[in-house]
Amino acid sequence: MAVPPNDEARLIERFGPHPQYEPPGGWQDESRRPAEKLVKTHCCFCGQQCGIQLKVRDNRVIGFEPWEEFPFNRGMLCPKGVKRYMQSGHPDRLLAPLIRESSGFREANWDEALNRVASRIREIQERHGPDAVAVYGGASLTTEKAYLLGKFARVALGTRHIDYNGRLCMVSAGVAYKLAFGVDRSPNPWNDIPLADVLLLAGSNVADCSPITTDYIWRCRDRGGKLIVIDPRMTPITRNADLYLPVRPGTDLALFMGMLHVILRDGLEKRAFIAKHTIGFDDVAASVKPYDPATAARITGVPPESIEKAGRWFATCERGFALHARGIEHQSKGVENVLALINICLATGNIGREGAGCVMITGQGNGQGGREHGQKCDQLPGQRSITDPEARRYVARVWGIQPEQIPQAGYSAVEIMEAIHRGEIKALLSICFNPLVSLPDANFTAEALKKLEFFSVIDFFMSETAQYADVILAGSLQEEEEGVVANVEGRVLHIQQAITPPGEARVDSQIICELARRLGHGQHFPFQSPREIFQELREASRGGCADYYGITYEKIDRQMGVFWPCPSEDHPGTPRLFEDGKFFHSDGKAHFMVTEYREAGDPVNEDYPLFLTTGRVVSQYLSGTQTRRIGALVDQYPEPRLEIHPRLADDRGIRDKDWVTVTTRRAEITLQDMVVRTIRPDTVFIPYHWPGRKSANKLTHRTLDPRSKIPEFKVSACNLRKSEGPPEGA
Ligand SMILES: Nc1nc2c(c(=O)[nH]1)N[C@H]1C(S)=C(S)[C@@H](COP(=O)(O)OP(=O)(O)OC[C@H]3O[C@@H](n4cnc5c(=O)[nH]c(N)nc54)[C@H](O)[C@@H]3O)O[C@H]1N2
Ligand SMILES: Nc1nc2c(c(=O)[nH]1)N[C@H]1C(S)=C(S)[C@@H](COP(=O)(O)OP(=O)(O)OC[C@H]3O[C@@H](n4cnc5c(=O)[nH]c(N)nc54)[C@H](O)[C@@H]3O)O[C@H]1N2
Ligand code: SF4
Ligand SMILES: [Mo]
Repeated sequence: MAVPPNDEARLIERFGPHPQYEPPGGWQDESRRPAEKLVKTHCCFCGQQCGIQLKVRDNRVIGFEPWEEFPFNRGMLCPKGVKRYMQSGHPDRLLAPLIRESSGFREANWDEALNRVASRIREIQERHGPDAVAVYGGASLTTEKAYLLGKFARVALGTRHIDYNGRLCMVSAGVAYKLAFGVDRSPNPWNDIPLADVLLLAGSNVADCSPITTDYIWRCRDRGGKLIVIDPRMTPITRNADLYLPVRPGTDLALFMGMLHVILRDGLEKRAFIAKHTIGFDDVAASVKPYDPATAARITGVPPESIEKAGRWFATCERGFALHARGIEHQSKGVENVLALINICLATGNIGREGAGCVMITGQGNGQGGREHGQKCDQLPGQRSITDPEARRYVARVWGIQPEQIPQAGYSAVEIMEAIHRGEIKALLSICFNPLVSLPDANFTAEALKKLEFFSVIDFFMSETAQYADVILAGSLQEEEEGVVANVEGRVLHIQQAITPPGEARVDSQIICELARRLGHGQHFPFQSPREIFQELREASRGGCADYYGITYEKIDRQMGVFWPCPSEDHPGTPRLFEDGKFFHSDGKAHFMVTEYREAGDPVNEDYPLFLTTGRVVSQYLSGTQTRRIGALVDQYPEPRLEIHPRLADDRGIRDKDWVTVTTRRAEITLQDMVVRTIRPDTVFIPYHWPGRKSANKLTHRTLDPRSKIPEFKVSACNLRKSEGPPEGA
């Protein structure tokens, strides 16, 4: 009997191939065999979107080669990138649609499955109205699929309720950049990072989560640039830091306001820039008055001298550059945290220049492209607002419908789950999203999923959420359908189709178009290929701030990516925004925005005196549906471990590798700890990539940022106790 490919790969990984040993069934490590072809494309995982060459043989991806000419990563890949090929041909791959019967799932043919989905949706909408059905999308989808899904929800289903997993990820940054600059994109290309004099890295574990960005930071350090790191944990990049600010979880806003206080107190602001290019400075200046270093230190736990130093370094250098990620955004004041950081950049004139600016480190593979063309509840293609009458008119014309037929804004991702829980939304169609693992308060999510009258999932693996579905439609891996994505820089890239879906599985876009046809809207979904969808998307985005009109697949290949906006075919694209001093607001100015400090949504008290924060490890990706199936990655980090400081551990009589029960106001889980000196003593950390008894999200809460609607994954109040042993089933 052949050894399953994963285990085989694991053996080779550990011991290397033994010359005399030939396993029954022959060597399964296909990555060592010659390829039929090499396909230049991009990694399916994070927002770095590294260039990679996939080795293809017998309609399977069997390995990879570096793609050294691709400028962003120059051949470098992280541990996930080099193992991503192991998904192809995985024994768990869904090869046909599945329909749930009382005895479990059975395979079905496409006609039966698609008809079942269409008829159940129609029936529920007839009884309860169009908004009784909601759609979940995802930012691992290509931009074509994200666009198609937005149109599908509005045109084929006529529902207000479509949102996506980027609501758990990029939206705080997105709202803040829209408010401050009028556009939701990182304004600088990554080549600017090495040119900075001072880098400020806030709430970002670059070594584990955006590994290629680490290289850009190192290059800056090699040139003599200084690095400031703000994180309750000393993540690996902190070894390269000149200044480390161990912020108490959820208090970054006071820290940023304190820094701006110092800058203004010492008269270090750039008056000429502020006068010429911005509005709103005076109100912001007044709002930071109370945040002297001593006050900010009391709130944040960061020494006042460090706050002074950080403010002065950033303001007095020639080129300051701020980078931020989910650490400051996954908070109920996520938007304000980002705005306060932008206020610092604006006050010091650090924007729109080579080597100076403010960027968000987008997380998901297509985190940028997936949030531009209408799968958000409040958005139409081209980053247009769904409430803007002119935008509705324009997009309706492209879609061949009346503006009134486009539904109004709907609920965001967590709000959709809450509406399901209270019985208002009865049916859900979900693609590229695993909410049972990734939404906060997982027990609540499980209760909600059980209440759905009808639930259908499009995925290539049986995710934990898909186990609740009535119909599972077997969709496609990233390498099975052509399309575009936008990387962390806003550089639009071409994903190549390397293979076709195995078995009866189908490409995602055709599944969506086929559903639209069966719902009676075929005339609006005539697409035979992603290229045809992209042609319509270009038109639909035209004139919006995310203008793709001038981008073609061929141009992307020629230029190795095109930065949007790119309004015409002879336009080269826009790597750096605002260079001409023009911001995207109608007044052409950048807007200072006032922020106001407040407590986190799940405050610590005597019963729950510690901060719990959650995040990632390098070898696992998001809800883990993909990486938990790749043996070589599982070996690197098989289980979630609780990071705890030795002082806190001593205080609770806990030693390294003990079983520890963590409790919050919602639930408790028991897991092994890891005693580390790299975390604040009042804070513990759990990576969130696992379901069930290992689920960090059983512990988290549903408080949302009022504007972005992002959950506060980074701050929960908790308590700990040593457990007698592992939980049952461990
Ligand atoms: N290996 C790996 N890489 C990934 C992903 C993955 O799942 N695995 N996912 C991708 C995606 S979608 C995303 S969004 C990105 C996420 O990338 P990051 O945002 O870098 O990763 P996180 O681990 O979520 O959190 C970042 C840091 O925030 C810190 N933090 C916690 N609370 C606070 C706080 O209150 N203030 C501050 N300043 N910091 C705080 C944590 O200690 C952590 O080091 O990674 C992308 N890359
Ligand atoms: N506690 C805690 N929770 C968090 C976070 C945190 O830091 N802490 N981070 C949040 C963040 S930043 C994010 S981005 C979310 C992510 O959370 P999710 O979006 O739920 O995570 P994924 O693992 O990307 O789930 C995607 C699902 O889509 C499938 N899939 C992937 N690509 C494709 C495709 O091309 N086609 C189809 N049909 N299916 C596909 C995968 O198999 C998987 O089942 O989690 C959030 N949850
Ligand atoms: S850094 Fe991100 S895109 Fe690059 S190889 Fe790793 S997971 Fe893939
Ligand atoms: Mo994310």
